[in-house]
Amino acid sequence: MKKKAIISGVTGQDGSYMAELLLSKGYELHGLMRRLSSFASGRIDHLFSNPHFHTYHADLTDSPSLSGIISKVKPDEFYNLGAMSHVKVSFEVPQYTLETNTVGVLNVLEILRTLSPKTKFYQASSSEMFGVPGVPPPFNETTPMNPQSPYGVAKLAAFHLTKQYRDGYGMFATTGILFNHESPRRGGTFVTKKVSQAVARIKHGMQDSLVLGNLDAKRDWGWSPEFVEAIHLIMQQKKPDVYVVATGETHTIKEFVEEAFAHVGLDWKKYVKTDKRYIRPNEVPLLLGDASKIKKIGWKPKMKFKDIVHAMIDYDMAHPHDN
Ligand code: NAP
Ligand code: F7E
Repeated sequence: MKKKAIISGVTGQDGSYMAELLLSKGYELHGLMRRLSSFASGRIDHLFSNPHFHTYHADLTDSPSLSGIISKVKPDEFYNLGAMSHVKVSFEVPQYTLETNTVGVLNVLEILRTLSPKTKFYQASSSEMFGVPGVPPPFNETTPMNPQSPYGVAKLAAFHLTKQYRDGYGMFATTGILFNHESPRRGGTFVTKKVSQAVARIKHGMQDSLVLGNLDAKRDWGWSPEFVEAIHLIMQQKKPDVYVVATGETHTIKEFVEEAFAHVGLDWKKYVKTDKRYIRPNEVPLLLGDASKIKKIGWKPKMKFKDIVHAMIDYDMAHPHDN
């Protein structure tokens, strides 16, 4: 019998790589998509011809849509990757952020508890939950959490709800605290993709400059296709738990920018400006993860910082017209 999985957020960066991974492992896969006014399926269009891939319209804020699909599919595994995932935007739509990223998670957990309690559930937790923890990095599973954005608060509440269903109801409700992870499929409003697209367009003569916000923040950037492998591994453990997934290296935004422009032979200082419209009300100045725990169960990152920058630039150099 094929294993059955549902992925929320299948149209997103991680959802699309997770879909490829699970299909390659022989799963019957069910992806949840939102109805939008324009097509948002670019990352998964190549999967629609696969007879084991099915999609449905659903929304994490809409319980009836979720319960209908869960009761029909009765999945072995539910990967909750859907979210309002943009930290800066979460300051602008805080209520919607909590409705999707916290109440949406509660909706799935409650439906699973009542309709399909044996389904394994994965919650996409985030290093943004650490915020400014008041202790020196690197951050691990025991580091205190002090989120700095509505996004971080919403994810932390969902993290605690996941624990509640694990401890209180004995459900397989597991989670990974993932640090930033990138790829050519990263959304264009996140800093890495914004930079890689701009560099390619500047090099191709399609754009003159790049406007950014805080260049001094530090991030622990990993590679999304590797991080979805970590998520799958977390779901295959005997017991649900909490795992930090990170590279253990941190770099400033400025270092990313420098490396990106240098890769195509340009001096970033000639093209990059800063503007306060990209500054957040609160910032997380430094993220650096300690992934010792997940390394013990067999995962480790392979792509290094420069590999990630170069892979993103090389993709955008070849596809400068992509959105
Ligand atoms: P992403 O590219 O922004 O994808 C988010 C997905 O969620 C998209 O498919 C989006 O659909 C969907 N979505 C948004 N609102 C929804 C709603 N109300 N109901 C159902 N689906 C909804 O994000 P990602 O980088 O793949 O991240 C995947 C998950 O990991 C998210 O939960 C994110 O918060 C978390 N995370 C990401 C990182 C990272 O560095 N990438 C780190 C830690 C945690 P549309 O395509 O229709 O917008
Ligand atoms: O910002 C700075 C910004 O938006 C990174 C999400 O996947 O990872 C991601 O959240 C840093 C911040 O990612 C611009 O101030 C400067 O310090 O790429 P980002 P994020 O906020 O770290 C976490 C782990 C998640 O869970 C989230 O879902 O870059 N920065 N200038 C800028 N950021 C953006 N977006 N745009 C700029 O122009």
